[in-house]
Amino acid sequence: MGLIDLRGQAVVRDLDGLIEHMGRFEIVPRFSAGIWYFSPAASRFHARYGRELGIEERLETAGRLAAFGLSGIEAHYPNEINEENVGLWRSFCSATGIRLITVIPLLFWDAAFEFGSLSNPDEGVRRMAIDRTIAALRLNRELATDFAVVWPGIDGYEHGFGMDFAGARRRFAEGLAEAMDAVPGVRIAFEPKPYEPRGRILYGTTPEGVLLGRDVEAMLRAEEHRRALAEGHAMCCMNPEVGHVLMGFEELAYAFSWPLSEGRLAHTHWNSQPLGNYDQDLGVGVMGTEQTEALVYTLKMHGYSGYFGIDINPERVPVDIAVRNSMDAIRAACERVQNLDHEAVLRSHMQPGAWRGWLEGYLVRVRAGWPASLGEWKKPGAART
Ligand code: XLS
Ligand code: MG
Repeated sequence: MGLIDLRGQAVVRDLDGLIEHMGRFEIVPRFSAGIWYFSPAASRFHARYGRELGIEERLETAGRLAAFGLSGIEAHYPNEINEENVGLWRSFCSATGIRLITVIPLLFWDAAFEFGSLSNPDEGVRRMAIDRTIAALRLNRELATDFAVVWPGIDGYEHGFGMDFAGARRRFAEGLAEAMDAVPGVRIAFEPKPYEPRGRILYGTTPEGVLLGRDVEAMLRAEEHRRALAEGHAMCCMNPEVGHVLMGFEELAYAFSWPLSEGRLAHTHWNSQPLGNYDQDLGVGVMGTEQTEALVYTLKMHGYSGYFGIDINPERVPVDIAVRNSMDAIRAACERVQNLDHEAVLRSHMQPGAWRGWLEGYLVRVRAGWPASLGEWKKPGAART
């Protein structure tokens, strides 16, 4: 797979251009799932609810989801996909038509990464993290994936007193740039998370992911990278996750608009989550459906055509049912958004004085099953000049 062109996400449109775009561009969601949650997971609070399943058994369940619209799969290197079992993955993909869209370097599990991976102050451990990232990027290139998700769970701190934060960030960014230059052409999709498992994780919020992308790109030296950057392609992109964004008390649509406005949104991870709290990884649609719709609206405004990656932890729901519910919740959100009166929605923001309260009343009616009984809802005619 060559570099996917994300530059269209950053196109600046005036009101008329935006109205025209919203009428023309339709999100037809494509879905992927992470293989990590297709087996009951261990937790420090309770026993596994069921036996741990091997990769082959997990893939069997995932394969059955192709009939319901699953078309992508994601895996970590080397615990889920590696040089030895890559044949298994290849036959899964050709038998089911499901594509492997990312190989993710496992930078958080090993005991060696107790004090961080790419940011580790111990050069030997940091080297191990860089080498693992390089090996994962090679597999991405060999298997023609779309990008490599990078999620640093342990690069952070609890007691930050006197810590050289700038130094830790520099080690992380330089390590990532070094790995990228060793395997040119593989795009990164960085996934921020504000906390858990560390008390605080480096680059934990969405705009920090954008900053990391700019910093890393300034460090890239490989010819292929310099050329892509000169042509306006971003190489160190993002994969924000709904749950992580809300854990950090960010506003969903606004947060995603940051990487979108720079053509950096390579991927998206979906679930649902209360504000703050621990990482619940609830199915999409369990809560916050209005936020899901607001995010879909913003994605449509920027012409997002990437995958909708389902990243959940369905502890008490069979995984196939949980994935189907999440895909259906996203389909329903896309459908509702597609059919809105875009001209009115967009104008209500550009002429707020004349449209006071209109959007709230409109969305109430759109979501109601019996809108007629709520009475007519007129647009302010004066504002339409
Ligand atoms: C964990 C993350 C993880 C990444 C992939 O909280 O969501 O699953 O998506 O490493
Ligand atoms: Mg995720």
